[in-house]
Amino acid sequence: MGVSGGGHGEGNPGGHRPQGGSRGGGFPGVFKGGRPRGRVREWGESGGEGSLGGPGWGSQGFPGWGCPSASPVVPPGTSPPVCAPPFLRFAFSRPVILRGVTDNSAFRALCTRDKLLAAYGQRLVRLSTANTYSYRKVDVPFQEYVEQLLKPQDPTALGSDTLYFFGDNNFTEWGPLFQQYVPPPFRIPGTSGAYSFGIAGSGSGVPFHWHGPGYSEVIFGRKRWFLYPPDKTPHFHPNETTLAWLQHTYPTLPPAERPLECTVRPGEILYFPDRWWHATLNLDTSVFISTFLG
Ligand SMILES: O=C(O)CCC(=O)C(=O)O
Repeated sequence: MGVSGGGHGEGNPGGHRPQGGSRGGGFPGVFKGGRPRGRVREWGESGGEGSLGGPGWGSQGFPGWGCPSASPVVPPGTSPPVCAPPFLRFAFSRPVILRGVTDNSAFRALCTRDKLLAAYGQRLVRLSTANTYSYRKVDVPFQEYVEQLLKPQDPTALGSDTLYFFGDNNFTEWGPLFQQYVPPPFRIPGTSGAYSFGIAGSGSGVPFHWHGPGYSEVIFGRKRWFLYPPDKTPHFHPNETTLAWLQHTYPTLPPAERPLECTVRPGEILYFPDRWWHATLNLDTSVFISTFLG
């Protein structure tokens, strides 16, 4: 797959973008609501690695919100073809979790807190506000982001007052790191991939938005996803954080209005199809990378 640096956000209703967070354990006490409407299907090896909060990035919060195991479709140890027919069967219709299709343990070893601080501490990173229509950008040294801004989400903060490190990456400075990332091997014919890399605190996330298809992989931590098909606009306020939406709106949704949900852990990759609405919530301090197909 040809992969370049790049952002997401084309085609979304305004050009969303994310928010901010820090070290520490998982985010407690937000999943008290009813049952989700459905879970995202899984494809690949069964089982999972559990939470890899990882050295220095904090660790887990919530037990019991993982996706159930799936039957293997791609046998462990085989190399699936780039345009594997099973991938194309769902690529245009539904999100899926892929398991066991890549090994990013070498990349993960480079993404510990200490390694990233040593390599990039003095470099500037660009933060975006965590609202659906995210235009404000703030540049800070990576070390300042990690040591001062990377905190658990304030549940009372507005999206426009919450900074998130995701995307807007400097691919010259961070190129040597991103070259170690193994992207998902499947692609939609005619597309290439563009990476967005991020690190964010527990309880942080991006509120509902949509754009083109792509993948999201968690390197450390766990990420909860909420998804709706393109024809089902979610109930949300564009300046409300995912955490606030989860606390205030989610519990009021009748079962038929609930999103598809899943938790993505290290070793798993979520594929989201074109124009699907989605919101994210980092259950732990998380390191993550998306590959946008366009
Ligand atoms: O990983 C995240 O928190 C944001 C991901 C996202 O919304 C996206 O890839 O479009």
